[in-house]
Amino acid sequence: MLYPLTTPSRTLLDLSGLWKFMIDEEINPIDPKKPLPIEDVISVPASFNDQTASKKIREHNGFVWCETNFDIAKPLRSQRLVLRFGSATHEAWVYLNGKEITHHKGGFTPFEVEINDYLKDSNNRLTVKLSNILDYTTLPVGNYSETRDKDGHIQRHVDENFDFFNYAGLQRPVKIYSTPKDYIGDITVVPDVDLEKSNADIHIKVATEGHFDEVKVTLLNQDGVQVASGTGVDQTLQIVDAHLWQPLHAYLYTAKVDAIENGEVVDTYSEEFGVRKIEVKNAQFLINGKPFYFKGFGKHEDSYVHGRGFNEPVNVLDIHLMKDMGANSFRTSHYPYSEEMMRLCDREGIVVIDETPAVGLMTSFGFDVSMLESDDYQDDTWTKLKTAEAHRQVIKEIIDRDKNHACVAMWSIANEAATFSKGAYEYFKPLFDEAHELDPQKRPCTYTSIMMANPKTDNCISLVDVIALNRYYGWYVGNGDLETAERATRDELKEYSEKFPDKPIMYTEYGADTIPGLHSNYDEPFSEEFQEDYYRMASKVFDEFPHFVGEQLWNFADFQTKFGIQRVQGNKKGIFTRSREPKMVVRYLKNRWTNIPNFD
Ligand code: GCB
Repeated sequence: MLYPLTTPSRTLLDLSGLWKFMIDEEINPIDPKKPLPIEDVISVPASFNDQTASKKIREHNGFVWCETNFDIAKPLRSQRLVLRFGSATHEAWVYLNGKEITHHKGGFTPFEVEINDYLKDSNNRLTVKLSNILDYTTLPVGNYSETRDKDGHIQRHVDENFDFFNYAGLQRPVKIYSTPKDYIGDITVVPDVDLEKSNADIHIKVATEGHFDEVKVTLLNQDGVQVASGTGVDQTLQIVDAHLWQPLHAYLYTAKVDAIENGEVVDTYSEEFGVRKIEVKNAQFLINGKPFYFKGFGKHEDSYVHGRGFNEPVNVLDIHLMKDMGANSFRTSHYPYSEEMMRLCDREGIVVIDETPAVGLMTSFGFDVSMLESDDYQDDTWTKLKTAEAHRQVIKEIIDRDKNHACVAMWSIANEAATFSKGAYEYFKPLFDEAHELDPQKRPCTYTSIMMANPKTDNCISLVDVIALNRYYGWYVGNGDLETAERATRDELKEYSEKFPDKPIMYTEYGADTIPGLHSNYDEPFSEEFQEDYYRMASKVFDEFPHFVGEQLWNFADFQTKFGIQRVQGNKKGIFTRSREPKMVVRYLKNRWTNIPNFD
């Protein structure tokens, strides 16, 4: 799926701005044939939740409605016009001038629909009904229930089966773009670099709709100079002496595709790509033939007021803060991030582990963290959950969306699923097969594992290319006792590397809740001193293992969660606060990471 761009043959309209907004109390039915019966507004794109002073609206579970009006300039009406949502969380029914024109389920991937047949000459009314319901069929997974109030009206309840606030709404840009009637539908770029000669074969496939005499592909370097060209919808072009895309040293080529009819260029699209090679070999993670060490974070799309909504200044700041600390990577925990963030990472040379929204796939996870230490824990996740279809769909959508991104180095198929329980392998095997088959660049795949899934109990390790561990020794297990935590960390890594000598191992989560400004002479948990000691302990152990290929801590910044007795206005494991001020540990990590060499 192509990112919407203005090109010489395409125009882009942005529907960002104030939209009418209301929650649906399911008392009086809303008729999308009529304008929404309300004058309240929210700003789009953003989560609706934190734009209100009302607790009722913020915590509403069920359906909400958004509406905007727009015009299309006359000269554009002869073009094919496509309405495109960067995402709609978590399920959307879209009406144009009162008619339902599309529906999409899954809150973190784009979808689009042609609108020519539904347009009026002026004052088009676009209405979107959204659901933020999560249950045992959706990703993420929610615990869903219904009750009735005293008047018999339905009350819906979603209890997040995961540790982040269930922000929802039109959280990413909504756009209309034009194409000619016959158009370029998709472009797939697969670079294959010969590292010895540094020449690269670029395999390019172009999907078109309608009829063209010819499709021409021109490769341009970052200065816009042509380096290769050819014709055909499936071809291989060679770049001699290719400039590699390297972590923290990005270099982007452009594949300019021209679709030609009667000697005239009808449609043009420019797709950026990087030339780089990703391999997992001899228990190393190789980028361009050299061992890569992940330094970075699990993150969230989370900021004040925007909620999970697109916030480009915050994205830019986050990347600057990461680079300033010597970090080189992050994981899109726990859902695909905006396309704009992926494009930014392409430009900045940030290495991304691209995660699906498969989080909460464990029916038994509750308050009792003692289960984390168990060696024979079992639950009934795989008989209760019905997420396989949503999971397959989202793997397809995320690969379709992100396949050409240079920054994407690995797919994460799930976060902390019950991979230790009976039925897990049968659930995951087809999903891993599907991901491997669909990814044209054949990138490695992994999932991040919860503590009960250890070298003895995890049924699915054979599926992963990289062992990715989420571990909380010294925090959820043996809180405050860093000596025992150090031993446990070491013992487990030893066991993993002995049992799976061919697989690289990394940490994709480890961390300690820390209240900024809280200090302790006794290095107590929640203090800034403890957070620093915790990371020093973990770093020391990591450095003992040659097959240890990276540390992505939890979390880049404090973030909002549902409330509960373990959370004080959210999760405080950030090394930055939610407003991106550093906690004390940032200095230590900056010093550590800037001294672990990168390559270029
Ligand atoms: C985890 C989850 C993450 C939580 C984190 C925590 O294992 O993957 O979503 O936020 O632990 O802080 O509890």
